[in-house]
Amino acid sequence: MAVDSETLEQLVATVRRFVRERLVPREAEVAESDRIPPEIVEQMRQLGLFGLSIPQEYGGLGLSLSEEIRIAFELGWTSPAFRSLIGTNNGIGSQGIVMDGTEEQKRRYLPRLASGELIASFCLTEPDAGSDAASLRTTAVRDGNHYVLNGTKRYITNAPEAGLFTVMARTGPRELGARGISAFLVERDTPGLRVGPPDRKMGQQGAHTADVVFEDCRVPASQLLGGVEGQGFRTAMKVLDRGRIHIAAVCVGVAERLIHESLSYATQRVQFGRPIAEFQLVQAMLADSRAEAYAARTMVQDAAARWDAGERVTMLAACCKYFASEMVGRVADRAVQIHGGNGYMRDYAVERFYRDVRLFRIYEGTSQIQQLVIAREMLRQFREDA
Ligand code: COS
Repeated sequence: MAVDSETLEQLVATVRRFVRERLVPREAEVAESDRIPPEIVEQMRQLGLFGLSIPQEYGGLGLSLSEEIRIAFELGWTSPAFRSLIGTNNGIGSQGIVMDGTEEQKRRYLPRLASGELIASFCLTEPDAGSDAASLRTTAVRDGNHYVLNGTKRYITNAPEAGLFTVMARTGPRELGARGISAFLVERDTPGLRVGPPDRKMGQQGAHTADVVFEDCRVPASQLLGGVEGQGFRTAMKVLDRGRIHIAAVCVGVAERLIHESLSYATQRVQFGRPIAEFQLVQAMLADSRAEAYAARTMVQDAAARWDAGERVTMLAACCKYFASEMVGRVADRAVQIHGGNGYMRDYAVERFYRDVRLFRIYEGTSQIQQLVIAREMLRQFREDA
C-alpha cells in the first residue's frame, strides 16, 4: 500500500463529494463551452488530482495502481472531459518519465506535473501510424549535442494545454522497426514545435486533442528519455499497459453513473400506469448492465493488484480495456433505450455520455488491438508452457 488506508478512504470520499457536488452540476456547461472552467482546474490541483500516480518524493500522492483505480471509479461518475485533463499527467504523459526517465529528468518535470502547474502529453500516434504504432515516421537525427525532430503527431490528448510532450521518434533506420524508436521530452516553447487547432470531436467536449508538428525542432540530447536510444517503443508499450487498466477503471465509473441515471429514470417514468422499472424487459436491461459493470470492476481490481505485485500484466490490461470499454458502450446504449425518446435528447445526460463513451473503444488501443494483444500473449504463454 502506498498510502495508509485511512488517508486513502478520506481521499476517495473527498473526490466523491467533489465529483458529485462540483463537477456534475457543471457538465452541461463544459460540454457546451468545450472548456473546463479555470476555478474547477484550480480545485483539481488543490485536491492533488494531477499527481495521483507520481511518487511522493517528486511531489505526488504516490498511489499504487490499486489505489489509483479507486479514484478513477469516482471520476468516472462525471463527464470524461474532467478526467481527461488530469489523465495524461497521471498516465501516458508522466509514466514514461517515472518508469524510464533519468533522475535529472524526474526532478526537472515530475514535481510540476504532480502539482498540475505543467500539463504533459504523449505523442505516439501519427496520420499514418495509429494501430501500427511501430511504423511511425517522425525522425530524430543527432546533430552534435542536439536531436533534430521532424514529423507530425495526431489526436494528441491535452496538446492545446500541454507544456511538455513525450515524443516517440525514429533515431534508427526503418528496418530496425520498434527498436529504432526513441522517446524525447520536448518542452512546448522549443522552436520548431507547433500545436494545431483543437480537433472537432463527436463527444468529450472540454477534453482537447490536436496535431503536434515538429519542423527542424532542435531538442537537447539531454532530453532523450532515460538517456538511451532505441527504448522509446518499449517505454510506450509499458506506459500503455498501465494506462489501459486506468481507462478500464474510468469505464467502470461511467457505467455506474449510467446505471444510476437509468434507475432514476425508470423509477420515475410512468407508462401503462406503472413506473417502467416494474416491467421485466426494462429490468432485464438494468440487470445486464449491473452484471457487466460488476464483472469489469472485478477484472480491473485484479489486474491492478497484479500490476502492483510486479507481475507482467500486458494480457490482463488488454482484457480489462477491451471488456470494460465494450461494456460501457452497451451500458450507455441500454441507458438511452431505457430513457426512450428522452434519451435521444440533449436535455438528458445519457445522450451526452452515449457519445462520450464511444471513444473508450478506440483510444489507448482499439478493441481490435486489445484482442490481438490478448491472443498473442495467450499463444506465447501456451508455447512457453509446452
Ligand atoms: N511491455 C514491454 N515491452 C513491450 C510490450 C509491453 N507491453 N509490448 C511490446 N513490447 C516490446 C516487444 O517486446 C518488442 O521488443 P523487442 O524488439 O526488444 O523484442 C517491441 O516492443 C516491439 O513489440 P511488437 O513486436 O509486439 O510490436 P508490434 O509492432 O508487433 O505491435 C502492438 C505491437 C500492435 C501491440 C502496438 O503497436 C500497439 O499497442 N498498437 C496500438 C497503439 C495504441 O494503443 N495507440 C493508442 C494511441 S497512444 S494513447
